[in-house]
Amino acid sequence: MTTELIDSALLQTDFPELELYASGKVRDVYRLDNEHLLFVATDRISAFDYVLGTGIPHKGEVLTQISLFWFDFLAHTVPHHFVTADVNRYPEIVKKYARQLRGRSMLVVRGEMFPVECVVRGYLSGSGWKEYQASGKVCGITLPRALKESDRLPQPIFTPATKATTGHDQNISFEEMSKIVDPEEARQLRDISLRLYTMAADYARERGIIIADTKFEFGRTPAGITLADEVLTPDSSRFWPTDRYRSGQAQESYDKQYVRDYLEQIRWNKKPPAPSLPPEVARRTSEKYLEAYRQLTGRELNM
Ligand code: PZK
Repeated sequence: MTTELIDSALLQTDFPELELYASGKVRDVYRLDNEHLLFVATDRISAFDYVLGTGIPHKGEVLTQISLFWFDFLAHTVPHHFVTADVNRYPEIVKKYARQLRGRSMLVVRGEMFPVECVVRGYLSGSGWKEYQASGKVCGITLPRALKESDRLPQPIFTPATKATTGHDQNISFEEMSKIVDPEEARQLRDISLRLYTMAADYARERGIIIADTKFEFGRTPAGITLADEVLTPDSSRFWPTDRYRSGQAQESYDKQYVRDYLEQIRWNKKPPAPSLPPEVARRTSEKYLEAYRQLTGRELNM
């Protein structure tokens, strides 16, 4: 006889006693007390800018555990907001939600967030490739001539963006960033971001994953400039499998390719309502997230 374990995915969090502090396509942040927040990664997945009707089993755990891996890996470089992911150490009021929270949540220090996305690019893709084709520059940085799509850059570049409440983030130059945040802090954010990206991308490349670009968010806490949000996950970065990398073309996505292929195949018009995914597409995508965790950390996800 076989026991079939049905994988279930968490699409929504619901903690009625807590104040929802921020929520995004995938993550929900709740206030715990004045100094602490509860950061929860759901199993929601977005594609072509919309959250789909189907969750990806274990995706929230993978995003959280990858972030925790990097917080530890990068801890000597910059203070981070992570306090604990041990539900037994969470406040009593949320312990009853342990099943919703275990593996996918973290208790973090609240900070005053800098109103800029700190993007670092090591390769030319996405909006960077578009800007380069139009102007030869990305966020005001002149790049060598005749680069091809997905080319590795001579060195990583810092390409900040403003946070859009709706629609897409807007790329800005470092000078424009320096009008939004204190210029000295802007320099620090740039230097820290470039160091973090370089250390992480060097490590990941040896493990078979190209981190083409990534987005960091920082806050100000009692410890100073503090790394916040999720870090160097497939949702905040472009991960490409090293062994399939070809410059001169768009790269397949490490994690979302089955989803994108399916959505193209059914010829979704990319307007709401977003479709659901067949179980097989969700299952194979879940497997890709688990594989990313395994490949990066060399460990099996604790489930
Ligand atoms: C914070 N976001 C972005 C938006 C999310 C996350 N440590 C912190 N202190 C204060 N604020 C934030 C953090 C963090 N991390 C981050 N919004 C607020 C964001 C939507 C969903 F999960």
